[in-house]
Amino acid sequence: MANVSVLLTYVTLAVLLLLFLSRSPTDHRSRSHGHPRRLKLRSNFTFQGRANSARHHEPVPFDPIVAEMERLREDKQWERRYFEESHPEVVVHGEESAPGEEKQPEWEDFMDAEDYLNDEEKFNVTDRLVLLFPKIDVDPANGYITEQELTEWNVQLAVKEVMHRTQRDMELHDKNKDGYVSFAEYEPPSWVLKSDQNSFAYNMGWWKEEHFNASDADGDGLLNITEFNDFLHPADTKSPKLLQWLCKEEVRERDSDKDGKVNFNEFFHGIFDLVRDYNEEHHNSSHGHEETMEAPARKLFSELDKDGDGYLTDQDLLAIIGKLHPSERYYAKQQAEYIISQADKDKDGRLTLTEMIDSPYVFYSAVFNDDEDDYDFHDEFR
Ligand SMILES: *[C@@H]1O[C@H](CO)[C@@H](O)[C@H](O)[C@H]1NC(C)=O
Ligand SMILES: *[C@@H]1O[C@H](CO)[C@@H](O)[C@H](O)[C@H]1NC(C)=O
Ligand SMILES: *[C@@H]1O[C@H](CO)[C@@H](O)[C@H](O)[C@H]1NC(C)=O
Ligand SMILES: *[C@@H]1O[C@H](CO)[C@@H](O)[C@H](O)[C@H]1NC(C)=O
Ligand SMILES: *[C@@H]1O[C@H](CO)[C@@H](O)[C@H](O)[C@H]1NC(C)=O
Ligand SMILES: [Ca+2]
Ligand SMILES: [Ca+2]
Repeated sequence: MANVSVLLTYVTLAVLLLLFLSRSPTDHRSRSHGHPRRLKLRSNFTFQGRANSARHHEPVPFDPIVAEMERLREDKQWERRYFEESHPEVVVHGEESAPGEEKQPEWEDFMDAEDYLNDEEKFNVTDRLVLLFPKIDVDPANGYITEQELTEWNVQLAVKEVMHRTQRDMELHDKNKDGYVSFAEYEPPSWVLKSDQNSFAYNMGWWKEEHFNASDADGDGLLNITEFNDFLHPADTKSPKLLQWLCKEEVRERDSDKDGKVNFNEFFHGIFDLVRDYNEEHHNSSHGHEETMEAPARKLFSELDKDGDGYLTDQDLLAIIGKLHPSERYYAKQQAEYIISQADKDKDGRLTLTEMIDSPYVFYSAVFNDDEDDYDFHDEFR
């Protein structure tokens, strides 16, 4: 049968690809010799955990060049995962990782990009900061970068990154390649089905038809790229239909006594923590005593409970839904605050170009070599 030869071709290709991908790593220690402290792609900044939230959020790279390198690297990993998923019969089990488990990026995947970043001829950090500064200092352009300006910058980069991932996912799901995803075309990726039961995706009733329909703004039964992006990232949507669905899901999730509404107890143990964390951001992450928190919780509850019947409906939750599902802007602001706190030498709450050039590792981040920790970074990059 023709199928057999097709299968054989696939298997041969797959084996060759796997061999190629699992080539023995080059010795990065010897290659990195002479670079006691190297720039790496990802900043080591991590977001403060939010109560009851298992969602993981990566910081955005500060420099668009670094973002572009990360995209290329991610695309490579994505292609590998896509291949393994669409041809599960050729995946070698037990070799490197369990099936479905996300593979950690290998050091060698980063090598080219990091060599580039650490080649001072090609990538002069000072020159990069000089070039980027006026693109960030725009509102107003006055020689200072404020938290708002840096937040806007981060949001722009984050939105671009999110859309890139959506386009890639669209390629995967849009089976007939008409530029739309229908519900029939859509199948949850296997890593979602296998994701653990505490994950955001699992708990939110993700990947359901109701969610799909709520994302379909014009109701034509198909998701275009904008609608599909909203589907994948409802926290960032402006669509009233989708926000309403998020509120309904929130009620469903919090409603422990299953009466279809949220009473004060259900609000206090769950929703209120998230709103409070959001308002206080990461300054006060310690949780107060229940007694001291109950009064502000009751106050907020009665503000939200428009008809005063002692229950919150999905409509009532609309006012705070953005705090329950923080948007890219929320993370962008947190990241901006962190960066400014790290580089703002004169503590005036904003950054000058000089302050940025003095703390390049805040923007680009660095890795240490175990043996030469005390090497002076500034000698190397200025
Ligand atoms: C991140 O890196 C800086 C130095 O580059 C270090 O001082 C800081 O402790 C690191 N933070 C974490 C959370 O690892
Ligand atoms: C980087 O650029 C700055 C300013 O243009 C220059 O003074 C410095 O020597 C450059 N560094 C390297 C390693 O080329
Ligand atoms: C979603 O919308 C389609 C029509 O486009 C409808 O047939 C289907 O029943 C809806 N599903 C849900 C769960 O609302
Ligand atoms: C997708 O459809 C929505 C709803 O009709 C529309 O607002 C949006 O502009 C469309 N996006 C693109 C990229 O065409
Ligand atoms: C945050 O913590 C600081 C110091 O612990 C305290 O003074 C302040 O009142 C707290 N803010 C809020 C809103 O609880
Ligand atoms: Ca400014
Ligand atoms: Ca549509």
